[in-house]
Amino acid sequence: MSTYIIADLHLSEDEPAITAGFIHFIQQQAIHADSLYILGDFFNYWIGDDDDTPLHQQVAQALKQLTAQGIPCYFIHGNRDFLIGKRYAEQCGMTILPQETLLEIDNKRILILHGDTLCIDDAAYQNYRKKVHTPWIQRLFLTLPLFIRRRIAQKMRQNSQYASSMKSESIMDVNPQAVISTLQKYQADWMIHGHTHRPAVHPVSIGDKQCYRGVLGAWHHEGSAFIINEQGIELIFFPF
Ligand code: LP5
Ligand code: MN
Repeated sequence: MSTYIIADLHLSEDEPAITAGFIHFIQQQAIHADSLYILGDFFNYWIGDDDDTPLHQQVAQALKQLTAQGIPCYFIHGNRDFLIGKRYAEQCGMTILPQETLLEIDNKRILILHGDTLCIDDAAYQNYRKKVHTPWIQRLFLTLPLFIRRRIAQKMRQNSQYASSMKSESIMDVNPQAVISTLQKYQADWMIHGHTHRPAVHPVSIGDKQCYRGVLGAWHHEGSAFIINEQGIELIFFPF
């Protein structure tokens, strides 16, 4: 039994090597898994399920191969693709899960999430997040013509890159107290997230209990995944 977890692929037309790497991963690795979880920022940005591009179709077809073989695929929204909706999820054959989801595998309680909600020291981002998660603002955005939505998304990406370049590394990392309180809230042994692009496994001591925080890597020049099986929980990297 093996569970695969990935995040932060940032798939886009501008990075065909990452898309090819993802398709290869699906056909050579995930096809042998028992389930696949994608923890957000799967796409570089998502402006609505009606944005039906060749890339979106190609990715949906690849995921459909998995579900057709009986391998379930689950998705948690990231900060770049929180607008992925039921329609695209159905095209992929994947199920959208709540932003914090507890898995119970081999007697381990493993919390999975994108990771942005743990970065509470980044006040500018958390304020911005509240706005773009407001249902009426999202509904209004989705009524705009696609070319305008695309322009807004590209502008937001530029602003974000500039804003991030002005922030310290520590502000953009998770807040240690937020990690502890989130692990406690779910009485979890592990949490696995992406978003910070700082792949690692961090021990987290809570009283007498030894917990762990696993961080996925972004798919820039290689793939990254957590594999959970009888042998344990392992962070792996692989060439495209
Ligand atoms: O994405 P990444 O990792 O580079 O940076 C994130 C934070 N940035 C973002 C912005 C996204 O990258 C933009 C993606 C486009 C989404 C598609 C369109 C959807 C539109 C929906 C409208 C309803 O998430 C970045 C963090 C960084 O992670 C590390 O954690 O620092 O945060 C920012 O850059 C935010 C700025 O600091 C604050 C921006 C203020 C803008 C205020 C205007 C809000 C009004 C929005 C109303 C539509
Ligand atoms: Mn992210």
